[in-house]
Amino acid sequence: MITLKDFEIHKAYLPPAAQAAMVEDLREVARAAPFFAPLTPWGKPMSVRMTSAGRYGWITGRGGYRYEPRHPDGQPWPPIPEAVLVVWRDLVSATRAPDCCLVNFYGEKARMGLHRDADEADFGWPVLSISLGDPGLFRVGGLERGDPTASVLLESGDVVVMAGPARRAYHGIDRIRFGASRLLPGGGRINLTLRVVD
Ligand code: MD6
Ligand code: FE
Repeated sequence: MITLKDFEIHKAYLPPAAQAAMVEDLREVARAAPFFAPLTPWGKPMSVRMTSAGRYGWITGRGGYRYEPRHPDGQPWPPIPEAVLVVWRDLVSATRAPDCCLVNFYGEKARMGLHRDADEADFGWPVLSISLGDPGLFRVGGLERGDPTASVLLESGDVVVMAGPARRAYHGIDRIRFGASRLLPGGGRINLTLRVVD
């Protein structure tokens, strides 16, 4: 059985100054690759806004969930910011860089339903996530959708590594505590997930 203990949670991994610098890096990413409002394969709008950096970006829509080398506007994705790559090097691998940095923005009512990250070719590589801004309630379950779940609050600067059995576990964000952090002037939460795609 998978429990919260299978998720490597690094509380306050990034100090406040590094969080603020990373937000500035992400503003540059969003200038090159603007946030968009994704649709699920069933045509329902997702409540998060999304963009990516790296060789691939994660896209959803009528064509299903997939990785694409270009933003919907036709441009290649901007490079993953160096400070983000440093976290991956420290916690995952110094030799293999991630192919995709998915950037999710949660506004006041945004959430992320229980899901598994399953669009990558090799589950031997962990997924690393970085939380910035308002706290979000992260729910983790097991390998089956109906398995018991537990929740943990992810705060600004926290980093989660999903490796081993946890790599294939269900997880999601129930809600955020909008306005609880002052990192983003307008409120909201940013989550970065770094993955090896192919
Ligand atoms: C979030 N995170 O924290 C959503 N996926 O906003 C994810 O879906 C996620 O945190 C894979 C690994 C870590 C994660
Ligand atoms: Fe996920």
